Amino acid sequence: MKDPKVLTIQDLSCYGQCSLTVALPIISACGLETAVIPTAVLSTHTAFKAGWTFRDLTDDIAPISDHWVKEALKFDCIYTGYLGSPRQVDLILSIIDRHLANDGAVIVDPAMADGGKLYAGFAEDFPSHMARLCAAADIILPNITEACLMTGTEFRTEYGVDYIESLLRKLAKLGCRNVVLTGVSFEEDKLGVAVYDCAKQETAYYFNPKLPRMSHGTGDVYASSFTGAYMRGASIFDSAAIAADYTVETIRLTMDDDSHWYGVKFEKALPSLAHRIAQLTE
Ligand code: PXL
Repeated sequence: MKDPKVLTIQDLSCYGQCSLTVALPIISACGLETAVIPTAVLSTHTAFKAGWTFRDLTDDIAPISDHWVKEALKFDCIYTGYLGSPRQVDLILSIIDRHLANDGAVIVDPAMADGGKLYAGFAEDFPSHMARLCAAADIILPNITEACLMTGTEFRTEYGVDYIESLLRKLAKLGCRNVVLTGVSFEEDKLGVAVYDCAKQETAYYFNPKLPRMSHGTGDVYASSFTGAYMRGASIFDSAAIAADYTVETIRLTMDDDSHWYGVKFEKALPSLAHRIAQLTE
């Protein structure tokens, strides 16, 4: 595909290295034109202490799309992340209908939870709305918490292959075509992803050494670099691996700085990501 265009739909957290402030630079560094629809504007992400501002932009989405219809704007990929309200699910389904090019890809990162818990600000029924968006996706990128919340599965921190594969089968029933489940670990010193083809019912795993630090914003770093690699022509599995390697590198680059708890220093590893992506087309 010549010069694919990506539309990413997620919040703009003004400070905190997540969502749009991560997605835009990463996808751009992958050599892709990237348009945005911000779902909300926050002063920081919601893992900061109470006091963050939140402006819901739900009412802006339809007018943006109406204008884009007049301009006949189409995108080869629509990648969604953190949403500002349950109503945004239906608005995004309409955006997909109106603005996804033929053979375009829908990538949904159901960014809403981690560590067994929903992020602050989401109502208990939010995962059921996100599940409806996942139904329209070619590829979903949940972590284990998000996967459990959308499938009504008990969240566990210790599990075996059976637990993960049953979770993958339940996610497939949501209606998506492929699943990249992040944060999978069967051995103490390894962390990785499970890549599942829903039609073929086949799973492949990719692991990296597990670093002794969990970081905020890594789901967004992962989904953005996955989208970049995939839209530059890598397979789903190779994109999952490229994104995993890049995300691990960003954590490694942040590990020595305890004051940097709110995100990862993804900028420092952008040149190496761009280099690896450029090799895909050589
Ligand atoms: O990184 C996911 C994310 C995105 N956007 C907002 C968040 C979070 C995680 O806490 O609060 C606003």
